Amino acid sequence: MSELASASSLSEGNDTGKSGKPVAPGVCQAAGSLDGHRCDASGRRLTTNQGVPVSDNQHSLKAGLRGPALLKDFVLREKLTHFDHERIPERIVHARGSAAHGYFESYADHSALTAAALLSEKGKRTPVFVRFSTVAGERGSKDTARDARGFAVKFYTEEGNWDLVGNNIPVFFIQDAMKFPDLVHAVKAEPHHGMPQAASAHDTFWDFVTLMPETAHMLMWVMSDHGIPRSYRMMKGFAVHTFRFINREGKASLVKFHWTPKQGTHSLVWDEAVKISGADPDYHRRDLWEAIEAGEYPEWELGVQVFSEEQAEQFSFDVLDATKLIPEELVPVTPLGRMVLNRNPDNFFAETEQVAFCTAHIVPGIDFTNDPLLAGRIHSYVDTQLSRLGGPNFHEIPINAPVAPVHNNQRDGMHRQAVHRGRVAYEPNSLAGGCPFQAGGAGFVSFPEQVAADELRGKPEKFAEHYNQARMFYASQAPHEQKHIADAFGFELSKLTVPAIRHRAVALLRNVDETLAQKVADHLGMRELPEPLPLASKQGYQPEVQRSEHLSLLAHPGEVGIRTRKVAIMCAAGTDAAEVQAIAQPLMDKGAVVRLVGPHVGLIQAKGGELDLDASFANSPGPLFDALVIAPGSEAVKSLSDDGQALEFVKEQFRHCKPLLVIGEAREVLQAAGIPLDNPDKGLLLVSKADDKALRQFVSALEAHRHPERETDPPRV
Ligand code: HDD
Repeated sequence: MSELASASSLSEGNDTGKSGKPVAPGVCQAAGSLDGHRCDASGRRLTTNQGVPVSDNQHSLKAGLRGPALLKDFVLREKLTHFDHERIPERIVHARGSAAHGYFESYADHSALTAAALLSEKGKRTPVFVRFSTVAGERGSKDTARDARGFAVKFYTEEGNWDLVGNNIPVFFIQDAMKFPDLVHAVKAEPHHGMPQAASAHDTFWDFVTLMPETAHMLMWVMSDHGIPRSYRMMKGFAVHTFRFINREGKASLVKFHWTPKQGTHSLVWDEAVKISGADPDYHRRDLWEAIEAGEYPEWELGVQVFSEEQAEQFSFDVLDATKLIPEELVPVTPLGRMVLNRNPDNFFAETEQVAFCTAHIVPGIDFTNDPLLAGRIHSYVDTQLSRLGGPNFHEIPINAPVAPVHNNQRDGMHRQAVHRGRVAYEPNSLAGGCPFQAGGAGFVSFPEQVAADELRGKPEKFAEHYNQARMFYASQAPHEQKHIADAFGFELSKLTVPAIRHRAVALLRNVDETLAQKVADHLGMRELPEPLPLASKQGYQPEVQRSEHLSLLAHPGEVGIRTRKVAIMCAAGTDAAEVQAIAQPLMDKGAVVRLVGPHVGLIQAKGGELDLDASFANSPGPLFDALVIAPGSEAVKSLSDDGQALEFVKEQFRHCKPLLVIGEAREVLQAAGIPLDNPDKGLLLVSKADDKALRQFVSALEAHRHPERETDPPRV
């Protein structure tokens, strides 16, 4: 019988060796695994969680081969029980995210500004773990939703962990944490039917925000191209709130934190974002992972706007109001250091999922201000980890553990890992020599702000002005960015089922910009504009800055040229292999990621040899690439011109304003796709050969990322 059982096990499941021949149970496969690499578990036996060796991992224990399974099968039961409990609650917001390890390096000794240890020396490096995220969608939702993006950084400093939990947008929807649960309930999928997923284009979101006009400024950002970044690597980060820096002498300054990407700030276009969400829902996760695997380590500069209480009092807005930014024209950004992400996580769950960012985690030299949104956050993050990570000991999970030693008298609780010795778990004590003792002035000391006021609910008058900065943001955008904003409002509001909410949205926009309101009304087929929403503040605060140079994505083209940009070279049987080589190699030399794309993957017979295609039109459609090259070769050009998927690829590259390099007779493919060739823009290059000049032009078109001058309304293609 036992022989019978093991014989059948050998013919099933994955019990075959490299040769495909059955392998006897107990024989380690590590030395010659199927793909030829050695696994690091070499020689290890499969065990239960109690370390008991498992003889058979394929069959449950039964009374007879066809008999009932037995309750005493602890191996099966442990395996299933653990599996049944594999999931933890996802984050209530920012459930979908991707992360990486890296370091922060201080440019200088900034101790005149702050006592924070990580900024105390030129060249000092502090390890970091960074998680980027969308806000509204669930853990398995698409990456390219229109949404704010989380930008959370955990600094493992020698004086404890500092979590800078920000977004890619410098302002927030609401001013007071009291409103946060309502905002989140409104934006998430509607509770009766659980739709839509990862989208704000539905009634409850717009119902809430149009009844809450303090959302006007952030609405402008989310509806702009900032709401659909090209990559996590290509977006800015902001801590949003005003914080304090305090130096060793106790001198305090107010600060706003900014992360600026070396990769530049770039976005998708909406039609592209929608299509990517189908073609590759993991688009941003993959992008970050692949860049780091390829050694293209993304980098950001950390800077601060530093200002005094006296300066702040003069501003036309309140620096404790999270719906307001400080224009850089008023307070420029001082660079502090750089952050490099150079290592992917080893395990998604252990690190990316279990990392617990908390705004309460700050270190000596940094302190909060009285921003009423921040106050609620100081509570909420620690609180949410208790249910998400199962108790008060989440700081012991390796990704959350500080590098600084932890000594205190907190004890026990669910999932406690530390084994405390001795009988003293209180302070003061004499039995343990008074240890651990208080650090006094060397420890974290809160800024000694004087507070003498009545307890009340309400807000300062400046908080009631909601539109000046929304207007400034709109005025600061390039014409094509302004068009995208109008289109985005038009799209989102078109999805509403309650016309009154659409009207209220346009009424809100009339307080931001009349032409924008009119364009959105046109999108919605509204004959008459509604009255503008009543203003909450009659004070008429005069904004210092009407238009800021820093708010358009175009302000930061980046310093990395075409590195990591994805270029498709379209091929088919008969493509001129020499021309493909002539263009591919120099692009790769400049750091671009080049993929040969055609009707199928694998080998094709090209002119002058075989080409091995990386991708097919079906598995990697146009929106996944930043640019397209169509190689010449008359037979290939003919077949591509008859191939609907190839033509769709070309059309989308054109419609999304991406660079196209079209060599020789390949222009016939453009003609077949109906691309207008009469007045080519700088991104549409029709050349006879892939020579140096063509390459230079293409590289510069690719550096520009997109060619919005091509946009027409409606799109021609
Ligand atoms: Fe929050 C997560 C950013 C306001 C309550 N938030 C979370 C994350 C980011 C932000 C990036 C994900 C962190 C991660 O990757 O694990 N949140 C912000 C910003 C805000 C903000 C920039 C405004 C300036 N948040 C905010 C308020 C509250 C919360 C006002 C509640 C009072 N946020 C949470 C939370 C989350 C969270 C419910 C969910 C998961 C988590 O904390 O760890 O506690």
